[in-house]
Amino acid sequence: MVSVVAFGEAMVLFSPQENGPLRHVESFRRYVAGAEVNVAIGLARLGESVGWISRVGDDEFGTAILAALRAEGVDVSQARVDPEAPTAVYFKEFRGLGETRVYYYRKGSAASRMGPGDLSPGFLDGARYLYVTGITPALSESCLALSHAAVQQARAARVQICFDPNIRLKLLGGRVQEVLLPLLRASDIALLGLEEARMLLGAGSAEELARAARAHGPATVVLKLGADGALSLEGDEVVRVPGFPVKVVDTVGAGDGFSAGFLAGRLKGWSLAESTRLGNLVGACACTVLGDYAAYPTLQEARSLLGLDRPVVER
Ligand code: KDG
Repeated sequence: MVSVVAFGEAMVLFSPQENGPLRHVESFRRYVAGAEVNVAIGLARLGESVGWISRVGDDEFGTAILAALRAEGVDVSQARVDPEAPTAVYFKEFRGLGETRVYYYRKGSAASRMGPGDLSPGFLDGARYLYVTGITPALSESCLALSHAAVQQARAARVQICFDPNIRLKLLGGRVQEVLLPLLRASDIALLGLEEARMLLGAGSAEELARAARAHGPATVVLKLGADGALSLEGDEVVRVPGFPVKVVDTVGAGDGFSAGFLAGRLKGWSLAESTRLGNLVGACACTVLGDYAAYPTLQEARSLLGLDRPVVER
């Protein structure tokens, strides 16, 4: 039994060791990546039990992904190895003037072949949250059906649905509202970046957008504001929690880190403000290194960084 169930695709990421067009890049560093695995790892590091449903290929990269998740303490007993399709790969490209481009090689991947049949009976037993992103339903028609089936089963089992749209225009094309609004409506907790809230809901300030998101259904809405922290809305309570100042190396993985921290806070019975602060902390840590989740803190580190316990390293 796990407290949180996440489902989605994990990929191997090749990140260039040099800037410039990929045609000239000769060395890369390999990472494990994927929004849902980032959240699962973030939660596990914060002491929460979390399971991940997916498929990987019967290949070296699939083996690497499963090993990485097992090492982090994520329950992969519901992840399958698909002998007929490969594990997805993606590359980053660091262009001049600070632009980062992303190239996916995930069409027809093992995870894109998931469907409702990948949900085993009782997969939500004992869980408090189902973690859903807008990436999975954009992978294929069968993954769209999987996302709706998982949400329906969570509602029937009274498991709360946490939704992060994680808008990937390369995958969604022009179907942003069509695919994502039904999931927003089905969710209990929505965690959105400011720009994606605007793409989904129109113009407005953070608080206006949080209220607009809530009008669609979720009881709790969090707007992730990057360096400015986050704004959370629940019942009559609106909290704005400033971000942690850090020297930013790479922001990828920060939003997922925030989601992991926020949900871990809720699972621990922390208040809306405290959970938002833990989210901000994990998001800030993510920005300090390359690699999506490498710097996510353990619970002990997080408590000490939040000033709740003595520093982990004493000099
Ligand atoms: O949120 C981080 C993710 O964007 C990254 O790990 C890759 O999941 C990914 C995606 O689909 O872009």
